[in-house]
Amino acid sequence: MQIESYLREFKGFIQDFCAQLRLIHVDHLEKKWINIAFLIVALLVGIIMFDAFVHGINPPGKVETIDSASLHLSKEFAESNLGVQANDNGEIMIRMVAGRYSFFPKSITVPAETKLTFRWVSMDVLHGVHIPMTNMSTMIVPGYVAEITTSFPKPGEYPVLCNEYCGLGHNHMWSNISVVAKEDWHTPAKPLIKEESNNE
Ligand SMILES: [Cu+2]
Repeated sequence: MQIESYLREFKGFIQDFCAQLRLIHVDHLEKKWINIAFLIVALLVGIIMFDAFVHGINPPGKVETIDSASLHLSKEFAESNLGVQANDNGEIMIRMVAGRYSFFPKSITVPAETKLTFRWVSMDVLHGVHIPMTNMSTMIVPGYVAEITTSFPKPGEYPVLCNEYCGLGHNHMWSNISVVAKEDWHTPAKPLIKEESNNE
C-alpha cells in the first residue's frame, strides 16, 4: 500500500517536472547544444561499455595487499619465483616486479593466443604497465597486487611500458616480452622455491 502511494507521488512529481520543463523557453540553438552535450556523454559511455565488454578492459576485480618493503623475502615474489610458471592444470602465471626503473625479470617468453595471468607488484613507488595490442593497462600501486588476465594475439616482440610517471628515469622504464607461437613454447622448468622461513 505504502509503495503504491510512493509511486503515485513520484509519478506526480515527474509530471509536474515535465510540465514545468515545457514552460521554459529554450532557444533553438541552445536546444541543439544540449543535444550535442548529451550525445558526447552517450558516446563516451558507449566507448567505456565497448572497451569493457568487447576488449575486456575492466578495473581490477579484487583488492589484494602485500608488503612492498619485504617483497624479496616473501615467497611469492622472491627473485627465484619471478617470471613465467605453469601450474599442474597448464594455466600460465607470470609474476613481475616493477621498480625504478625497470620491470623484473627483464625479459620473458610466453605463448601467443593463450590465456595468461599476470601478477604485478611494485617494490618502491607508483608504476603503471601498458602492453600495446592487449588489454594490459594497469597501475601498480605499492602495497597492492595487480592481477590481470590477458593474451597476445600473435607472436612477436611486445614492449612493456611504464605509463605512470615514477621519477627521472621513467622514460627509460620499459621491458620486453617475446611471444612465440603456441606450438613452439615449452613449459618452463619449475623453479626451486625456498620454503618460507617462519621468522616473521
Ligand atoms: Cu614509470
